[in-house]
Amino acid sequence: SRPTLALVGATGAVGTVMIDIINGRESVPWGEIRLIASPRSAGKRITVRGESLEVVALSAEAFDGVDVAMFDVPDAVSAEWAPIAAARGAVAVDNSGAFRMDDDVPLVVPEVNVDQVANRPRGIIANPNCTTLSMMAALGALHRAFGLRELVVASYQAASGAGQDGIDRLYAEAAAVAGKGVGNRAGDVREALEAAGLSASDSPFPAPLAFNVVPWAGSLRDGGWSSEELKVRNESRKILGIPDLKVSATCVRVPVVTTHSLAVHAVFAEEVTVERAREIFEAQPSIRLVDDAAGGVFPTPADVVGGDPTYVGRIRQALDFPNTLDFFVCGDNLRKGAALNTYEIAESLV
Ligand code: 2RA
Repeated sequence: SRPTLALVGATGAVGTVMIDIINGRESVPWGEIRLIASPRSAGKRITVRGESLEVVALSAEAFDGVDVAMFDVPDAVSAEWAPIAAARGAVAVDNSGAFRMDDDVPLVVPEVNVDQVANRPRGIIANPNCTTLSMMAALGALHRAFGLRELVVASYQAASGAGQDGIDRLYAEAAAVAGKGVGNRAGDVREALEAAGLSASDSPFPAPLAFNVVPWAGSLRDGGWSSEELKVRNESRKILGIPDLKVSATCVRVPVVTTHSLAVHAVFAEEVTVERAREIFEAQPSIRLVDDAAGGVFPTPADVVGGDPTYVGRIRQALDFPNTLDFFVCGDNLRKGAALNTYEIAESLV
């Protein structure tokens, strides 16, 4: 009989995109698909591949008979429940940060290291953070050809990286400033938000996001780094299998609803050319090369959102750094950055 797939967190921002992805596949290898969520969402009905399914409450019994369980839930929920799913015989594919850096949990991007799915002594496979993931297909392909040595990146992260709360906040802020002519005097965006009843303390972001950029994502770590920046460093090293990769990241939130972008400065062991890089990107099915600066064509979140490929453009050979490429990538942080990669890992298991 065909394997059973469970989706834990079926009603969240990523879970909702996951259901879109499952509904959009030409065919799926699964027999039963089971939707699991918090008791608050249990009983809701969601249509999956033409069948109306009732969401069941998270419990140990909910994993009985499940072959692969995908988790799109907060870290603490995954930390508690992924091992329970694994103990009941499921392979847990987890999109939280709970297990990513554990030595006995593989961190997988199918285009880069799908062979790692077999190395799962705890029955858990981790999906990377969306910021790291958005550039991995591109960097994996370049690394195979040229040997990656150093990576300097700046991210331009969408509000939906902070979940449904982030999306709601950006829309509310945008409505509060629209048509008001604010943004030319220090403090007036903050005033407009307060006047609209949007208190700063209710925001998932540490500063206004409308008409602004915020150089912060995640929580504070030693040395002034954000957790998000350290994830980019540590996860890139693990996925690419380069433990001593030199990485420096600056993570920035921008007023985009969905799709993370990164400006990447990548230094290689071997000589690189823009032409070779283009050929490599063109040969990678999950990458779309969008790079015609003369024609005003390059990747932007507005053109990428809702699709599966990572868009790559602005490819340049750094003028003052040998063996170095600068380029810009955009990837839908809820699709390839989260749900799609998790789903691709799940499919690779059956
Ligand atoms: C963010 N990467 O964009 C985080 C969430 N996974 O906030």
